[in-house]
Amino acid sequence: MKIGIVCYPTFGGSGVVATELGMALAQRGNQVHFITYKQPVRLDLISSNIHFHEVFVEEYPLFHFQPYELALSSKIVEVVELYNLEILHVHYAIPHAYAAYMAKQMLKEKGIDIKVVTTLHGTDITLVGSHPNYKPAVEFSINNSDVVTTVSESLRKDTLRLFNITKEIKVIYNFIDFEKYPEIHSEDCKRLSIANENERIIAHVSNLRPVKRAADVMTVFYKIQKVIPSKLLLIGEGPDRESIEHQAKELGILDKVLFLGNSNEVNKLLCYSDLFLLPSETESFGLAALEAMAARTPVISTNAGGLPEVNIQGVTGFLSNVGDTDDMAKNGIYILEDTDRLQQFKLNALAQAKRFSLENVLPKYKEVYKEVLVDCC
Ligand code: GMT
Repeated sequence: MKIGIVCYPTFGGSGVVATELGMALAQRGNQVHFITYKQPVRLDLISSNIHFHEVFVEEYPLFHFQPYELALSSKIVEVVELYNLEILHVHYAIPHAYAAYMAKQMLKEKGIDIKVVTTLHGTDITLVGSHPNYKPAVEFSINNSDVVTTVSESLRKDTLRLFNITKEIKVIYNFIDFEKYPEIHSEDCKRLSIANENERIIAHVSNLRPVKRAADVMTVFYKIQKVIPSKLLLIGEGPDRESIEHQAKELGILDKVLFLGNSNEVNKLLCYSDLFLLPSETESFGLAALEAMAARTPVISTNAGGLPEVNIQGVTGFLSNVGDTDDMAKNGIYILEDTDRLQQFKLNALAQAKRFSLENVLPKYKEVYKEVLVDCC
C-alpha cells in the first residue's frame, strides 16, 4: 500500500504513535510518506520505504497567522499525485483532518479519490477541539473522513458526547513495539549512576503542560520520599518546568529530582524506574503509562479518561481521583515498600503492556486500510 501520514512531528504522543505506525508499515513493505512541518522526532529514515515531505509556510507581512492548513493541503495534493498515494492517515484532528478534507476535494476535481483515515488522539476532542472556536470545523472534518478511529473507548464516548457525529468510530488502541524494549536485565540498567542502592527510582514523562498536573507529580514524590528514600526522574520539557523546579526547591527536594529534558530514549530511562507517576487532569489513553509498563514499571495515575483501560487497579498500579495526592502517595508507598510486591507489580505491568503489542494492534489499522480501499474500487 502507499500511505501518506500527517502528524505533529514533536514529542507528543500522537506524533509518536503516527511515527511508530508509519515505520512499522514501512518495515512490512508498504510505502509510507510523512507529511509535516519538521522531521518527526522518532522517525528513522533509513528505509527505502520511508519518505519525508516538509510543509513550508512562507512568511508574508500581511499574515498575522501563517496559513499552515493551506500549505499542508497543497503539499498533500502534490504528494498524493506524485506518488499515487492510496490512503491518507491523519493523526490529531486539528488542523490535519480539515486539511485532509480540503486536499480530498482538490484531488476529486482531478479525478483522484484519496481515502482519508482520521485518528483522534485526545485534546483534539476534549480540551481544544470542542471549544466553540474550532467545534464546527472539527465536527465537519470528522464526519467527512472516510474512517474515524480513536485511541480508547473513553475517547470514542467523549467524541460522541461532545460532537454531533454521523460516522461510526472504531477504537484502535495505542501500541508498543517491543523490539525497542529488549529484555531488561538489572545490570543493563545502570541504576547506581542515578540513585543509591537503598533508593527507589520514580519517573514521570510528559510535555509538562497544565493538563499533566506536574505540580501533583512533585507533591506525590515529596510525600513518598519522606517514607521511602527515592529519586525522581522528570523526562520532558514544557511550560510548567520552571514552576515545578521552584516547587522542588521550596519543598527542599531539588537534590532528589533529575530534570532530564526531552529524550528519544524514554524506554532506556524507564528501565531504571520502579514507579511511574501520571496524575493527569485528562488523558485519552496515556501512552506514557503504557511505555512505562512495557519497561516493567508500575503506574500511579488518575482515573481520568482512558487511563482505566490501560492501568489496572491493584494489578499494574493504582488509580486515584484527579488531585488526590494523598491517595497516590499512599498507593506508591504500598508498591515500593515491599520488594516482592514491587516485583509482582512489575511483572503484571509488563504482562498488561504486552496486550498492546504492535503485533496485536497493527492488523487493526491494516484492516481499516483494506476496508476503505475495497469500498473505493
Ligand atoms: O492531546 C494531547 O495532549 C496531545 C496528544 C499528543 O499528541 O501527545 O496526546 C494524546 O494522544 C496520546 C497518543 O494517542 C495519548 O496517549 C494521550 O493520552 C493524549 N493526551 C491527552 O488526552 C491529554
